[in-house]
Amino acid sequence: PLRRLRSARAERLVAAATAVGAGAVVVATALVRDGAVLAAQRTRPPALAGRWELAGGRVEAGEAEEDAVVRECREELGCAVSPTGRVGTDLLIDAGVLRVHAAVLVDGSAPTALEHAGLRWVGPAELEAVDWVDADRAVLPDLRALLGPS
Ligand code: DCM
Repeated sequence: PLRRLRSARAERLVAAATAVGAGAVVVATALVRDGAVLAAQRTRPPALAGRWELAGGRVEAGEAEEDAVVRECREELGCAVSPTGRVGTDLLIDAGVLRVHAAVLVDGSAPTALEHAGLRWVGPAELEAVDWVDADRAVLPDLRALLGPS
């Protein structure tokens, strides 16, 4: 039936787009501790090096977003986190769509800059002054709401 054909074709198009690197889902982690959120300083690409982001990365095929958050934090920050829910709305970025998830550290775990130039805990009063990458800057109102008053 036509509906089924269209859907199979749509699935192939999505697969093709994913194969060329378009339309990826990227998760970013708003890791919160003691009323502050973790900012991580990028080392690449040159255009983004030195600017700050919420740690994260591409969701793999068949992977749940929450699992990608846990995996990326383990890989990039060497720490165990527990996701606590979405923050803000979907953000369009060059790589596809960026979805921010809040998370907390699992007891006894602490982040380390394994793939970043540095890390800093940012309280609500300092959020605006950080040189965030553009996509992450768009989440600041939601981060402020997440952290509460300074
Ligand atoms: N990205 C972003 N904000 C983040 C994390 C990632 O805008 N907090 C973007 C940068 C890249 C893409 O997502 O274009 C993939 O991220 P990475 O290069 O870290 O794998």
